[in-house]
Amino acid sequence: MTKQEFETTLNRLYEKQEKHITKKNKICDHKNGIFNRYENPCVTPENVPIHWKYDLNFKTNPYLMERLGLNATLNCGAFKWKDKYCLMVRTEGVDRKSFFAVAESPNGIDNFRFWDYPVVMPETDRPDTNIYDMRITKHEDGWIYGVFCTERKDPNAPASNTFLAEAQGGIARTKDFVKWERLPDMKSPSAQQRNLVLHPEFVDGKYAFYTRPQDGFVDTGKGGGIGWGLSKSMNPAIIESEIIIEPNIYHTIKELKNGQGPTPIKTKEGWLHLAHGTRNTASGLRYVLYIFVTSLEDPSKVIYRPGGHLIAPEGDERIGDLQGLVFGNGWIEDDNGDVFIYYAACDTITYVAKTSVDKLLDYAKNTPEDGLRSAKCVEQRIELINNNLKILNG
Ligand code: M1P
Repeated sequence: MTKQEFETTLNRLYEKQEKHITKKNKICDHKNGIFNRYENPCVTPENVPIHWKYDLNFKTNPYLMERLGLNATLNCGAFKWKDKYCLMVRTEGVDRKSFFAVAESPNGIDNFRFWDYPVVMPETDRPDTNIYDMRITKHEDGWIYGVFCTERKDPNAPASNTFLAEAQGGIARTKDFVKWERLPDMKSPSAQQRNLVLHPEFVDGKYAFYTRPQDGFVDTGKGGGIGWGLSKSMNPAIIESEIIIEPNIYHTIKELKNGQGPTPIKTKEGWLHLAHGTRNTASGLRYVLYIFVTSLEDPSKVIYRPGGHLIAPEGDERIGDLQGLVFGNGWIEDDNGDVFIYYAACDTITYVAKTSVDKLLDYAKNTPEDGLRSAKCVEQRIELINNNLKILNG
């Protein structure tokens, strides 16, 4: 490549990226009345600054190659900061290591641009191999916490095993999303933890966590579902007893595994939760997103449990590194009650959907619970049909 070609190619890269970032994201038509998708993904590896990937020095990179390629931008925590809609993006390099980086947008749906640098997350004395899936909680103690999965090789793995790993709940706190103080990993009675989320308020004067106990790295084993536990402090956070509040149930969308999504949203009728549920299929694990609501008086008590999924992968969302999965650990409630749900498709790129607190509460209260048996599901549907026939026939 000549210097001239280098510069022309680089300019083309910048132009292409600018077009990608500024492409207007249009809302899709009414489909089920509960939420609306947007047409395009809101964050992909193409949103990441070019100088985070390429060496821009002609002398050291005469072919204008990516030196540190990126594979995916997924599983984003979300928060509003200085009137901007921000995503704490799990940014995954082609080396399969993830790191966190903030991308902000003026409207929450497009024009996501990354801050100057990725997050420098301090390590504990047991360095993380991989960190991912941060949940952001603005806690009433005044700190902003980032709770995430920290993955390390299982220290007890036999020498011949190069993939046995251990997942635990990593914790850090900040006041500005730039400087982070790392705290000790959460300790609980469970061998491993993933999908750990900090509740934003004290409960009985303690810090409250949504947990996901698991025996192994992938298998939840006797874990049982989304758990709940209290800790006297955050430094260190220690849960002495854990109860299951949202269990896995045979032949439902959360038959195999589930996990709390983002920090729940406080509403006048309860805490609104987004979670993921998984079942095993012939083509692998299917991950969908669903809603439940817990009591304001006791956030560990589920009061509404609409049956079925809220969001399942559709169209292009089915294409990516893995197949047939959506995952969501970030949402933003706007001042007017609108809610943006950020969800990753196939562990690869991030999409956005819009709904509102009112819609989600209506959905949660008026959608029948899973009937758990075909006969019960027919009963529910016949009730709907009969009520509608009364209207249709005057
Ligand atoms: O690959 C799908 C998801 O798998 C894990 O979620 P869970 O522990 O509930 O199975 C997470 O590692 C998540 O990052 C990933 O998207």
